[in-house]
Amino acid sequence: MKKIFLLTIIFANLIFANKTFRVGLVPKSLGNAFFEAVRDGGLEAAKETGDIKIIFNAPATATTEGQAEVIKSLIAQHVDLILVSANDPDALVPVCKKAMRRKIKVISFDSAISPNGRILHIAPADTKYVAEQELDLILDALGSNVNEIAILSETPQSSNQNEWILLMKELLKSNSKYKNLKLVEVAYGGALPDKSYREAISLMNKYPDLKGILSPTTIGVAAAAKAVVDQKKVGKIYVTGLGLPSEMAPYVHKGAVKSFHLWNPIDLGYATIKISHQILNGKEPKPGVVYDTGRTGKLVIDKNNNTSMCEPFIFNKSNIDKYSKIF
Ligand code: RAM
Repeated sequence: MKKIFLLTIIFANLIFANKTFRVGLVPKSLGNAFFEAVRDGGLEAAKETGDIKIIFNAPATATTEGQAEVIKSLIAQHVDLILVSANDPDALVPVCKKAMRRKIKVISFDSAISPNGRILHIAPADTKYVAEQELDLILDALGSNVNEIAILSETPQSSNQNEWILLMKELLKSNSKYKNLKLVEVAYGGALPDKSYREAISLMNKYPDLKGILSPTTIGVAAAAKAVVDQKKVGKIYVTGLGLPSEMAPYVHKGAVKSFHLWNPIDLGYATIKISHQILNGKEPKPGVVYDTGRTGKLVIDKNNNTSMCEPFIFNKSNIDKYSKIF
């Protein structure tokens, strides 16, 4: 009897010691180089921990319905944790609640799910840094005269773009520094390069005095910069926003973009998996909890169960070639 008991304990320990956690990593859509860099950082962290398997999957286009389907299939596979960059903060809550009822941890990263649909949100940068820095970058390109600007976003429901745009609109109204920037329209490129490109061209046609396009999305900013070059508007219209150096380098060299910004998406993926690993090992996210993520630093959970990583970096002619080799 004693022998059987001991054997059971040894066997259970062996199973437990060899447990591999399965983590679903769900970006907004497939084919976006930004999320491929996030995945690479996640894989690097998973390799370090040695006990995480990442299942990377997303819809072909950035839709909520598509993401809900991917999450449902991860629930059916009984994964341990799901990471989502949300195409909509609220529409995914029911399916995420379903996952949590099945004891699957749900965390949003990059683009938030509303607090009742996740246990934590990991933001790459604080909203205030993104919004203010983006306005400063266009101001720097255009100077202090009165200038018309437009914003080119992704989908109208996208959580992170909407937060940044909301704050940019508030700053345009409330901060005298930006009093000469006149926002004429917010257009939506649907996180699709072609549609973003067409939207950028129609903004230029609709507003002949347009001087700047701000695009807080890596897909939109590259499409807008390409449109400016193709329409021979370099020097007349400047583009800035959140871009990948690897995609933006040609437009910086051609002069359509003076400077733009972003955080390191590889580090975002790395830190996200490092935090996930600690959560899977029982360190629940609560206000005040600190996660040591190694090379990406110590991240503190705030009172809303959010954490944010750093200020975005600024890229321009002086450093673009160096960073375009990395991400
Ligand atoms: C796009 C996505 C992502 C955003 C970056 C800046 O690739 O919208 O959510 O964080 O741009």
